[in-house]
Amino acid sequence: MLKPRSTATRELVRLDGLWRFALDTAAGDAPWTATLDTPLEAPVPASYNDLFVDSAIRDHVGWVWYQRRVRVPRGWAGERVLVRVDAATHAGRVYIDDTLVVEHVGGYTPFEADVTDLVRPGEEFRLTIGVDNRLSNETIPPGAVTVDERGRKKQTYLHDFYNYAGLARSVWLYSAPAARVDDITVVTDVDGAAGVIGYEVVTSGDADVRVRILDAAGAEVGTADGARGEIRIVDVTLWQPGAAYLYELVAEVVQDGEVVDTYPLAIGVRTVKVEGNRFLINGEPFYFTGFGKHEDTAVRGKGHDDAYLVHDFELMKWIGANSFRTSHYPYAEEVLEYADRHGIVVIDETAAVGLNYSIIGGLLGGPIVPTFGPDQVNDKTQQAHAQAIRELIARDKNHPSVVMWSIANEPDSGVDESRPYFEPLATLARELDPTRPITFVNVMMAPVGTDKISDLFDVLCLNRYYGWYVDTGDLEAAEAHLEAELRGWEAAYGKPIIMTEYGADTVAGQHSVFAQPWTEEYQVAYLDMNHRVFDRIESFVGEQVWNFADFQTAVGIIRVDGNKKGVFTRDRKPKAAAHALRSRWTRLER
Ligand code: GCB
Repeated sequence: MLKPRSTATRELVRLDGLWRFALDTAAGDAPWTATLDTPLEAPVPASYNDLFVDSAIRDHVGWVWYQRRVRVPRGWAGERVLVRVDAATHAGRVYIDDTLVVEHVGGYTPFEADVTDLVRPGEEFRLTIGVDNRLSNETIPPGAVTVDERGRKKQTYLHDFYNYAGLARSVWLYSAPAARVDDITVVTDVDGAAGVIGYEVVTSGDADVRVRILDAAGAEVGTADGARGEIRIVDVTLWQPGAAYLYELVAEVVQDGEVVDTYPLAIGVRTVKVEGNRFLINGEPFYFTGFGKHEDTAVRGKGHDDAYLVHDFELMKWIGANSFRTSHYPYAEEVLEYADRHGIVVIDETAAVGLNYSIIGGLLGGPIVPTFGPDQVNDKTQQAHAQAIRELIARDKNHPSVVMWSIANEPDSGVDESRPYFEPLATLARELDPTRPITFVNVMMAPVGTDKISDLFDVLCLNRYYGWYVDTGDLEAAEAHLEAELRGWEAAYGKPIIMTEYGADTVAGQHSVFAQPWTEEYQVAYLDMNHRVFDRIESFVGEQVWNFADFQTAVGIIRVDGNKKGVFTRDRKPKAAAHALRSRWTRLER
């Protein structure tokens, strides 16, 4: 699904700002059929949870309603009119006046509806969006709603970040011609000094397609006719990590010799390949430095914010990070576009986090519940997971910054049932995009020998916490255990290995001369120990620290106002580890 853009043939109205807002408990039976009777207003984009000083809103389980009036620009007569929601977490319903126009499940990918027949140019309509924050064993990510002895509903979940909900990304009204570009797929290759751009344009309506490529200065460097084909750019400038270069592919729909739709897409020419135990970008070994991140800030929750976007990337540049993982869900498209423009490499992840019912019991010594089964992860979960993979790849396939798909974080891959669950999903991801390596992120409880699915993937991505969850405070033992495990993976698979998570909770300002967990000194020593081991492992191709910044989680006895493994605090102040990482990453040669 193409991101809405303003072009010579399309217009765009961003519907961000304050909307009327109400919980389902206050909104009445059919809240979309009238003006919402509510004193509350909520900003879009933002998660709603932390806005109001009201735990009934923060802890709400179920639907909430957003509503505003929208005027269709009067010049849109004869155009198709569409409403697009960049994300509704976790399920959304859109009403134009009294009519339901689209429903969508999956909290981090966009959806839209053609509403032309329900609205009129120059006139207003009532736009109501319902958002449901509930997770079940059949959603991605999974969760469960429980009801306690007092009849209170609670949302529980297995992932370690707060279940922020609402409209955390933009909502758009846009116009587009009936005969238009619906989708573009671009695959790039390099042939000597030339760049080869394979493209496919899907249109609605019967029309011809013309494609032009412009360089960064706007000069035309290639053209082609037809809905699919190949364009060569002689003397191409490659998109490189740290040195982004973007061309613009302009797809035009032509009817009777006239251009009726035009859609520009930023593209970068680069190749990605796994060869033996190397990860190659443009044929050169690439070593990932950086973080697992979160979309998480105070007050706005997961609400997209351009100021934090720019600041986070500046901090990543300062510290010498060349990459990050969109742990644990697809991020706002603005983030990927920014990564494209700034040469930051992305591992792009679905929201399949927490497919592991044994982890909490495993960590806290409680009962171990099986992950796969009719009431846990089942066929419907798998179907939702397949849909999450489809929507991620459909949305992000053209970003040069995206070099690998991660189809899940820390599933229960140590049990036999994980294989029939994951095999078709890995096949699906490869079919949808044969050009990028695929991975899943392996959990500590499924080490080499126990894990049942790593052979299905191209890169071994491991999350390991030796010195934190195990060997707590004992970095000497941690070093030996980490090295032994990594050597086991290397010997068994011969594939590239990335440490996609390693980290220690650290309260900024906590200090000790001893190796005391939770102190800034311990976080530095913990990272140093990991790095010593990584540098001894030949197959190592990357290190992404958990986490870029402190972030909010559900309450629990191992979380102090959230997860404190950030190298930066939640408000982006550096802990001592930030300086230590900067000193390593700005000098690292591998
Ligand atoms: C993990 C998870 C991540 C958690 C982290 C932790 O393995 O992938 O979501 O936040 O550990 O800090 O426990």
